[in-house]
Amino acid sequence: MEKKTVFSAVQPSGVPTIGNYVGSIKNWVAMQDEYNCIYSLADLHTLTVKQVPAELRQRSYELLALYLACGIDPEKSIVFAQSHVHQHAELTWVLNTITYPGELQRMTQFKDKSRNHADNINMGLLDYPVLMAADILLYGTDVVPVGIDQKQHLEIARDLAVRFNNRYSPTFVVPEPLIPKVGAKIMSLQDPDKKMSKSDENVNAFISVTDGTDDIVRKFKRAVTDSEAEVRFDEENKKGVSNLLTIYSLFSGKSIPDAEKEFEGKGYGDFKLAVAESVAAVLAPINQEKNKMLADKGYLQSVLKKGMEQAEYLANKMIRKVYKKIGLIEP
Ligand code: ATP
Ligand code: LTN
Repeated sequence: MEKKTVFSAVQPSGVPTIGNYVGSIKNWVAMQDEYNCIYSLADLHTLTVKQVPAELRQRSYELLALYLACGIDPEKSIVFAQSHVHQHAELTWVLNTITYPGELQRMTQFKDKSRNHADNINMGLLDYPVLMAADILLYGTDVVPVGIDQKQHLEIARDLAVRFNNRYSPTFVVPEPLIPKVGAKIMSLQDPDKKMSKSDENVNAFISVTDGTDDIVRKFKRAVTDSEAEVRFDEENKKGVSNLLTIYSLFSGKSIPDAEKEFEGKGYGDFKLAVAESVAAVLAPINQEKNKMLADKGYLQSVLKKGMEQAEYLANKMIRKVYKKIGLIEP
């Protein structure tokens, strides 16, 4: 049987958090043998909020180095920068002509980001899900591994695929989201009602994948819990502790019930330290590898070049097909 296609991306909009890692990148690694995987740096998406050009460039290399350090293998998967394959912008234009402003205006992320960037509510911010749909549909993607916050955007991608297929003829595969059972939404360490986000103003709210052991320990020590002293998973009444248990389970490989037993009769201090140590133990070697990769820009550029050529070949076939179906004359 032919392998199914996987597509996913992260924006180089800041230093990824452990939420980005367990919600997406970590799961991409595991899919590389079973699927045809295509992983992108969503650099065009970052332009929807203000960026400092030199920082964007540096963060793009950092994110690529992180992908590779986490185990994304460019011999197995296509790894490329979205802006290097112009068909993403072209398909966005076509999809825009079958998208209604109303369906974009009701997106939770658009509403949140409009609130947080009230001085820069631009067309790109509104159109963000259409560019994401173009990313996915260009490659005949079957499966899209993402965290739960992207589910709404995946629904738009599915709707647009179906709409185009009905208006013209079957062209796009209707993609399925793949959302992890544990870790789809790691919460802020300072406010367990909010998603952990790399752009949070409070640096104690998130753990960046580049944080050193001292920072990791300090941030977990300060994590908001509750006034009990019982390490028990209860997402209704003990959100902070449940979030820490989820993180501990994902980083130590122990199940949540086993973790509860391990800390029976112990206080939050011991528990928080163990969570911090489990996270630091996973992140330290990844960072070491990432820094090694970053020192070799030539290698990183060669990975992007190869990825661009591979992605462009596929994207070009699809955009030709789309242009033909909608009645544009062939060059
Ligand atoms: P920002 O904070 O800048 O809006 P972000 O942290 O949400 O960004 P993205 O680049 O938008 O990061 O997301 C990359 C991937 O990480 C997506 O698949 C998203 O679903 C996932 N993700 C983001 N935050 C979390 C989280 N807290 N828990 C689990 N997965 C997450
Ligand atoms: N919007 C996504 C990043 C992204 C993406 C994609 C994810 C851009 N294009 C295509 C999956 C498929 C985010 O995680 N914020």
